[in-house]
Amino acid sequence: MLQIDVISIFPEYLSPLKLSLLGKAQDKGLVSINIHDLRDQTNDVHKSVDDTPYGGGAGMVMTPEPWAAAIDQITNDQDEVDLIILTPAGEKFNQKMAETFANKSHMIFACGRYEGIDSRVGEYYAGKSNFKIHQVSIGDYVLGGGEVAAMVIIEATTRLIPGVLGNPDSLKEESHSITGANDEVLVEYPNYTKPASWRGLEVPEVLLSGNHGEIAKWRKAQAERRTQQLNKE
Ligand code: JDH
Repeated sequence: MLQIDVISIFPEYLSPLKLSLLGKAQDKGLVSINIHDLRDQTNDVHKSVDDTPYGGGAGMVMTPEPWAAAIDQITNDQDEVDLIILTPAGEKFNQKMAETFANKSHMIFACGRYEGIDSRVGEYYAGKSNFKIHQVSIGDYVLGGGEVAAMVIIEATTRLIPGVLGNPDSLKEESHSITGANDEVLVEYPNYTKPASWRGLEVPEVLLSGNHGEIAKWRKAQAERRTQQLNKE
């Protein structure tokens, strides 16, 4: 069972993780997701989690103490932990990383705000033998914080765990992607369902033919065309 802990100053922002698909996966005991409020780890009346940056500059930086208090409370020294620190400066998240994460036993997501988290948090846990640190970004655009990025990674990861996804056939289909003439991965072919005629638009004849060889050929040609179109824009 994959245990996921998420730490944030906006824990209510992460409530979709309790909904529908993931909620059911948790009921089935396939994954356990716990959300933690970073401010529970503060001792001062103002529950402060940020301070001015050393060296100057705009904005505020998240102070390390509450992060370490939260992480230490969640873990013990026998626990093998993958600590995911969301940051615009991180390694770009992709499907291969999702596949790696789906086989982990305990992941902790540190969702910062402001200009991010004091760098020593990652440095400190990198020095512990039971921790693996991953600085991750979900793409080349700037978000207000790590929460949405954590949800993206958690969704892409947990749907790969057997039993979490409703339809296991679609996972099997995903694992052998269509490849082009030069073995490159092609994007999806277009999908159609009933009705066969809709607002004057027809489903391509070949898909109604029942000729599985011709259908496979047509889909590959469509995937090639779409991939070429994407790569020239
Ligand atoms: C975590 C705080 C907000 C905003 C400084 C960075 C110019 C730094 N793919 C992704 N985009 N953004 C995040 C992300 C954003 C976060 C945190 C993840 C914690 N923030 C923030 C602006 C800056 N800015 C870009 N440079 C080009 C300086 C933090 C993310 C992920 N995952």
